[in-house]
Amino acid sequence: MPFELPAFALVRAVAPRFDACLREHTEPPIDVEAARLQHAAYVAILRGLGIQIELVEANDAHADGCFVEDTAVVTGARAVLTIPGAPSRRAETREVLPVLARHCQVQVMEGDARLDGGDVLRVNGMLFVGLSSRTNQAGIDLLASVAAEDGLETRTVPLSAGLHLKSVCTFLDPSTVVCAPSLAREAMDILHASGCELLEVPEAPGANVLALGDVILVSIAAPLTVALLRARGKQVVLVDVREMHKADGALTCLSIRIPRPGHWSA
Ligand code: CIR
Repeated sequence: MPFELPAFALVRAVAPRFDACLREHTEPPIDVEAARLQHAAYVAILRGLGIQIELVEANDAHADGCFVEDTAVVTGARAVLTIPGAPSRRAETREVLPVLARHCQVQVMEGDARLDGGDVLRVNGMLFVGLSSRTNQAGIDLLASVAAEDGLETRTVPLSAGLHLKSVCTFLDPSTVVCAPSLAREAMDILHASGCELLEVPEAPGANVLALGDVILVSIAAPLTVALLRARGKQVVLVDVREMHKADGALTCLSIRIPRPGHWSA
């Protein structure tokens, strides 16, 4: 199945109390207005590439709502609405469901299953899913059963540190995954064994890139990664998501990409 620019991207506006988000470090302070501007610029880049935007309004009860990727995983014609691992984030899915259901057949996660979309890395016909502090095996099993109906194989990737699998590695192109120096050996072995080439990038924020067709979005906080990818002939677009980095977020977490039928998107 061909890899392509997504047809749609579901995004969620930055909440007025974005500064009350979950984060590992309480410093430096978050500038909510700057975050709003950065989010608007991100959405404008997606639009400029020809991606249609589905916007879910912000809800002040959901400080982390703009990290919408964690609430759903699109596997093809199907999608899974998750139960995010962090209790404070569970209600975020409610307002995502009706928008997602316009595009996909949605399976709603139930019971003890937990999963954050930031743990799900798709590479061609494979889903690699981080078994993390946010995602449990029941969540992975539920996702795997839906993904199998869309013809995908799922592999569990145990994570001992870091927030999500895609905090430390992301899809670059159909033969390459970029990864942070901190990616654990076991995770590397699993990716290698499934045929992925790993390209280590020199900066942690450079490990979360967003490949939209041939265009690679890279954080402005990772200039060495930008240079590395450009030297490899990649068409790189810099994006300022520094307020999102303060909230432990990056580029992929700000959208749910929905491919055209018969295609797939990162
Ligand atoms: C959280 O801790 O849940 C948010 N502050 C950050 C979520 C980032 N999501 C992602 O990378 N997919």
